[in-house]
Order: sequence, then C-alpha cells, then structure tokens
Amino acid sequence: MDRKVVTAIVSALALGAGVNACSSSMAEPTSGAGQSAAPSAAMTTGTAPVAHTELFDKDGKSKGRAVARPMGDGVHVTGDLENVTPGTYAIHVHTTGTCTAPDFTSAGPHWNPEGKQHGKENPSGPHKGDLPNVTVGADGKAKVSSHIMGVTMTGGTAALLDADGAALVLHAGVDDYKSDPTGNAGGRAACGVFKAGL
Ligand SMILES: [Cu+2]
Repeated sequence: MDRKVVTAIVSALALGAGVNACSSSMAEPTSGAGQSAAPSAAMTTGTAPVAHTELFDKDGKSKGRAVARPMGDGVHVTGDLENVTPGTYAIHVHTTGTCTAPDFTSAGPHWNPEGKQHGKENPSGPHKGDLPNVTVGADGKAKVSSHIMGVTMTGGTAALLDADGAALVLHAGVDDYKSDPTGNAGGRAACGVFKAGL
C-alpha cells in the first residue's frame, strides 16, 4: 500500500469520526510527490455523510456551488458563488429540498428545527438556517463559509438531510438579522437542493 492510499484512508477515517477541526483544510500533505489527489480521493470515496448543491436562478443559470459536511458540533457549509450581480445578499438554508422556479417558494421557510424566530440579533432567534450575508465582488464571485452549531447531516431531530431534505437559497436583498421570519431579505434569486455525496 503506497503512501497516497494511506493518506486517503487516514483522511476518510478522520472525516468519519468527525474529529477534523473546523477549517477548510481537509488533510495535510505529506512529504513526497503526487500527494495532491489524496484529499479529494478521501472525500469522494469515504462514507462520511456530506452533501453538495448547485444553485440555479429562475432561468436555470448556475450561480455557484456549495458543500455541507459534518464538523465539530455541527455542520459547516462552504461554497463559491459566481455569476452574481455585485452586492450584499442574504443566503439561508431553507427547510425543504425542492427548488421550483421562478420563485423557489417550494423550498419553504428557513430551516428551523428548534422553532425559533429569525435572526442572530433577534432575542428569540436564530433559525439554524440563518447564515451570514454574502458580499459579491466586482468579479461576480463570493465565498461562503458558515458553521451551523447543534445540527447533523443525518439522524437526530435536526438533520440537514432529513426526509424532505434542504435547500440553499440566495436572496435578492440583505438579511437584517432580526425581522421574523425572513430577515426582510427580498425574493429568492437562486436555489440549490442539497444532495448526498460530493
Ligand atoms: Cu432565505
């Protein structure tokens, strides 16, 4: 068994045990050449419950991709938005994994397994699906990196991949972090269904 394979297996074990720290680094490279494929190999062949999504607007144009994976006490969502008009926008995990154009109301309200109100600045909030606003630069791109505490990918009472799934929704406006139930974030500009695997 060569070193590359060992690295991949160690990475997969770390993911499965949920012991990886909350960072974007999935595996440390080891000495020697040809190591670059190891982290992605682990992520695509391991059994860790991860999910991916691609967001589309009402015309079917891709607005980027995101991945949700177990991390520490919850789930971490990372993504790369693209082809978005520069500005600041709300982005949330919504409770139903259905994205029907043009308005994407099929995705339902914000993911809210604890029955709270909306927003981190709301004393009765937030929803689990309340992610920080994203700012899209002049290049039409933005990074998403948000941690959701106290949830799971599968199993339990607050699972992202529950029976009706979940969706990632990019809004047309800014989340004010307090107006219940939507954050006054405007319409739903793009929507992506979380699907198990990468
Ligand atoms: Cu939303």
